[in-house]
Order: sequence, then structure tokens, then C-alpha cells
Amino acid sequence: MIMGNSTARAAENLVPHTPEFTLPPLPYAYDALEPHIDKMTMEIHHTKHHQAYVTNLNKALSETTLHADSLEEILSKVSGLSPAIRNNGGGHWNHSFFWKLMKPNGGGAPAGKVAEAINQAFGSFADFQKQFNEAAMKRFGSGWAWLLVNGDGKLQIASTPNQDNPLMDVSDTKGKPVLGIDVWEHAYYLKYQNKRADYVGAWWNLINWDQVAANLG
Ligand code: MN3
Repeated sequence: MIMGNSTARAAENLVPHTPEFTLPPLPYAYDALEPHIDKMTMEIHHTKHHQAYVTNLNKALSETTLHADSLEEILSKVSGLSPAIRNNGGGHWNHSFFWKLMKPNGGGAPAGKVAEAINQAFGSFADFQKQFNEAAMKRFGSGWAWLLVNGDGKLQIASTPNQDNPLMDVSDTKGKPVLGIDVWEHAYYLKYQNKRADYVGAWWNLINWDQVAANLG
């Protein structure tokens, strides 16, 4: 659950209200994911792009009388809310999720229950990677590719446009994300330019499989 800090808004005595969200710190240094993702990309992505989603989400929420206890709750009913809440709420959730999925010296193949679940759903880790890479490559323009647990409790690969995600009621594929990759150009252009496939390929060297296991629950 991504909880906001409700102190500031509570102090304004606004009822009903939603939490005020803040930029979470990265769990590693900006240069920690080199050479796969460069320091400047990480710094701009976190301090400019992600910060802007947080700032604009809080602004959009301040213009409503919405009451929600968490970002997940907001995303679950985003069809009835403004495009600004959809785009920036998705942006804040997706990036908060994404940073934790990576770590220095990550990657390799998953073990334990993640490996079992992937093998059961996709046949092998190699087949899973192939299908996930296809989802990441076929997303036209900006968006995300996901591994999620769907409503039937099964692992599934999907992609969403812009900052949408499977937690949103507007998503074609709904469920609980366990792994995801940002394929917006801002995630890779400084180092990889138009070569999205090279970025996606390098990203596999960073996966924090312990976090994926925690997401799987
Ligand atoms: Mn991004």
C-alpha cells in the first residue's frame, strides 16, 4: 500500500480528504544501476519525472472532494476521476513500484516460488522472458509491460498505455502487478536512444527477485 502523509491536509481541516503524497527515496544511489541504467537517467527520472507525478497528483486531488485512504483505492475507481488523477496517480504508483524492482547486481533467474509460478504459467523462464520482452517491445509509444496475478489467481503478461496499470478499473487487463518495466523513452533515451530492445535486455540484469517474490505474496 502506498500511503500518503495526511498531516498537511488534515491540518487544513479539509473533510473529506485524501492523503498528500510524497516522493519516496530511491533504495540505492543514482549511479548504483550502472552500466545498465546510467546515473543521469536515474536522477532525472526520479527527481523530475516522478516528482512531477507526485506534485501534479496532489494538485489534482486538491481540486476534488474525493475521500480515499490509499493510492490503490484511488486507482480502483479512476474511471470516475479526472485524467490528471489517472495519469499522475498511475505515474506515482508505477514509479514507486518500479524502483523497488531493481537493485545493483540483481538479475539472473528467479528461484523458489517465483520460478515455480513462472514455469507453471509460461513453461520456462526463457519462454516467460520472450513473451514479456514482446509485450515491452510492442507497446507503441509510451507505457508499461507487466507481469501480474489476474482475477483467477494466474500469472499473466500485459501492457498498458501511458501511466495506466492493472490496478485501474479502466485497464483492459486487471490484477495485482508483480513485475513491471517502464518503456517510456525518458526511461532509456539518454543511454540507449531509440534502441528500446537494448534497454529491456539490460534491465533483466537488475531485477530484484526477492521483491518480485514479495509482490507475488
Ligand atoms: Mn518513467
